[in-house]
Amino acid sequence: MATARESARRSTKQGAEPHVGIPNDQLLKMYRDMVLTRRVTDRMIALQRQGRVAFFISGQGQEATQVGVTHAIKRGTDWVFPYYRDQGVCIALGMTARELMLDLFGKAEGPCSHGRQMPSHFGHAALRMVSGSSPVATQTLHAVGCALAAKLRGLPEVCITSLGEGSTGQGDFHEAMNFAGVHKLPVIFIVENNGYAISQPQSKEMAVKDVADRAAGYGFRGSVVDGNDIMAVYQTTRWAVEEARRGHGPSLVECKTYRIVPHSSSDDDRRYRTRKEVEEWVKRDPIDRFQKYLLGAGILSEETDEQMRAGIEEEVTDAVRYAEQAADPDPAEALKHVYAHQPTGFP
Ligand SMILES: Cc1ncc(C[n+]2csc(CCOP(=O)(O)OP(=O)(O)O)c2C)c(N)n1
Ligand SMILES: [Mg+2]
Repeated sequence: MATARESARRSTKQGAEPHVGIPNDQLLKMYRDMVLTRRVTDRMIALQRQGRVAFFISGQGQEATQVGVTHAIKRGTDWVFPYYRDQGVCIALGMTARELMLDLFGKAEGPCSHGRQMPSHFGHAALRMVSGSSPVATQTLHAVGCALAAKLRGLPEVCITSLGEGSTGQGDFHEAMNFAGVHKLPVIFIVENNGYAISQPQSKEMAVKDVADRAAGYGFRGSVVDGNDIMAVYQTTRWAVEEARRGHGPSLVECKTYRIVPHSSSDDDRRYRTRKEVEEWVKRDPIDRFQKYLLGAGILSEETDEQMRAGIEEEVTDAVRYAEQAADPDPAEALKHVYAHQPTGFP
């Protein structure tokens, strides 16, 4: 498994820039996106515990994967088909804290579905992020269809789709992989391997150690990367995206990570994993790790960090206030976009 430090060592020897070629201002933006994601999701967990929203599902622990992948694409050109845990993808793509809170509260102004879907079915037309369905892995087929369209039209667009490792057992995923391989489509499958599908550990989900091995069965590249090392994730995804744009077909990138919180606000993870295991992973928190790296490299100072975090607190507080007071959707509009002609029997 390649880490960013190893890759950076290799690149430096070849005369490339340090920090895997990422300019300092972008490194700082990546860090800010991770911290903002964590603070937004912290607040979302609290809102659910306070009974102010019904349900929440968090990507905490997976921020390096989500932010690293999103920084590696061409935002505004490439298409994104995320999954329910991808708050970090949304933020790195350009969704604001307000927009994420509007989605959580199911408000009319929410960009994902204007209050029609459950929260966490992320979508944003202006950012080329396509909303998905609740059955896991269905978004992989949507991404493949979009990649086929890009190829047929000769457009330099790449499609990125993400899913959990448990969802790679679904038929949809294998159909998507097969079609992408046969037609050499510009699509990247990002597997956020957090070791569990709700209560089921990976050993009960599949008989292979690495999901990446599955790509060979469909005739394309599969890479394993340390999903808690943002620069390694960035570098591996960047390469996959460039290959896809050159017409060299799909890739699968497996990011090994961990969710440090329960599956959702309805889950009690004490029933299937030990506190010790969770604590070990908390010690490897991807945000602390990147913070240490940036401080050590002199890219971030303690003072800038504090100022940045204070700004984020204000942004998140403003987002909650704004979204909670925003208008609910109009029930009379519930069927808008569902039928071309309103069926009889509805008010
Ligand atoms: C087809 C289908 N089966 C079952 C579910 C219920 N379900 C929702 S999330 C989930 C676990 C998925 O695990 P994984 O793919 O590893 O993603 P993670 O939640 O760990 O990020 C399941 C079984 C569903 N949404 N769709
Ligand atoms: Mg999982």
